[in-house]
Amino acid sequence: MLLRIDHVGIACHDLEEKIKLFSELFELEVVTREVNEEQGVKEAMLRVAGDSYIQLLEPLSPDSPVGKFLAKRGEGVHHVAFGVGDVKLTMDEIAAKGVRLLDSAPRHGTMGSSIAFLHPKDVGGMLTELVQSAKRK
Ligand code: V0V
Ligand code: CO
Repeated sequence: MLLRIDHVGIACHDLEEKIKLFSELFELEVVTREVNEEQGVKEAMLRVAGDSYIQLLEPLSPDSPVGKFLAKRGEGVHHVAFGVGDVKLTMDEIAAKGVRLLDSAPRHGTMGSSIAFLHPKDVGGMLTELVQSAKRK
């Protein structure tokens, strides 16, 4: 069902400051910077190896998912994202196991991906994201 760890999402107050920290500390390349209005984030993807990344997330507002997380828990690991072949199929398979989906249909994710979130309370306290990468030509 799961193909790889696609990314680990880190909530932060200052995206540029954390890009500097992670890229210098681990010698990582910044692959993309995007604003995702629907998800309420400004984010950057730093490649670790192959198709696995660290995703740095700064909230666009305090009442967004990452804004609320920062207020409640402070900076740190926000979610883990797994690569899947077909996000809709995997959502259906997981919902059939009784796990609450936070999205009824796949949403637009970074680098043209399709994403969906699972409720952290049903996954051992881990906010989980499913990622279907954009098709590469
Ligand atoms: C909240 N909780 C978490 C959590 N956020 N637990 C683990 N990890 C997190 N990140 C806990 C929280 O402490 C509560 O537990 C409980 O879940 C319900 O939380 P809440 O504060 O009442 O509810 P909200 O309004 O903060 O909502 C939490 C959820 C929300 C997870 C439902 O953040 C959400 O829908 N997230 C999915 C979208 C998202 O996170 N987007 C940003 C990344 P107690 O206190 O009741 O025990 S965007 C992204 O990754 C992109 C674009 C990409 O990869 O391409
Ligand atoms: Co993510």
